Amino acid sequence: MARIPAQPFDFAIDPAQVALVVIDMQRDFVEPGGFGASLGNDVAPLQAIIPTVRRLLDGFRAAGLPVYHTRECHRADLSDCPPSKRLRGDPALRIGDDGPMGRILIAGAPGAEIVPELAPLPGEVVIDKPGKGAFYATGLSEVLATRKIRQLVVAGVTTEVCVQTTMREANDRGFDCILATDATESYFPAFKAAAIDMITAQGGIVGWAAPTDAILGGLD
Ligand code: C5J
Repeated sequence: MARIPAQPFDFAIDPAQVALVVIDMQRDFVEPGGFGASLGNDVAPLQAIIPTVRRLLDGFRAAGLPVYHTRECHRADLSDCPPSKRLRGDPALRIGDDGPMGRILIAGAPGAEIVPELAPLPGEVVIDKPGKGAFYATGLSEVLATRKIRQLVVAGVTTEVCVQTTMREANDRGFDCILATDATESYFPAFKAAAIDMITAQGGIVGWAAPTDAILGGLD
């Protein structure tokens, strides 16, 4: 068990119980021409974390530790996409519409795939999730229980939406979570900073936060 420097205090990482969860590093959120960009967002900051997320993935893979990937996506018939989600706001493109990378956030569409640099390796579990949190309407709890995982290192996009929601869900289920601060990003820098503050406030009310190098140092 290694202690790694983190906010709000050191995190004792246990290689026997830890897994990496990479949230929604999908083409539709990260690449120019995708859903996120079509909503007017600058995707450059999200693209910029790809090498850091890859370093985290490679570190876990090299240590033989479990890695889980998530994708926010829906069934082709949209039966798992509530109208309240699909109709929110007034976007030019909605979930399920034909976009530049296939149907927006529909399982199997090119835009719903994970960016090639971070593609899951054979044998790595990919969780397709219809909600923001990775535990809602998925089998993630069962998958983690099978491996006796109690600690989650969390990375991916976007910090204040699917990443933070997943950490809150995990926290309520008894997991200790640590956010890799340079392997997560938001379209809104202030929201990323605020999310990290919210997660780590009050003695780590949701969890811990630390840069990738510190986390990888704990796997040695
Ligand atoms: C959003 C996500 N922001 N993966 N999805 O809709 O954070």
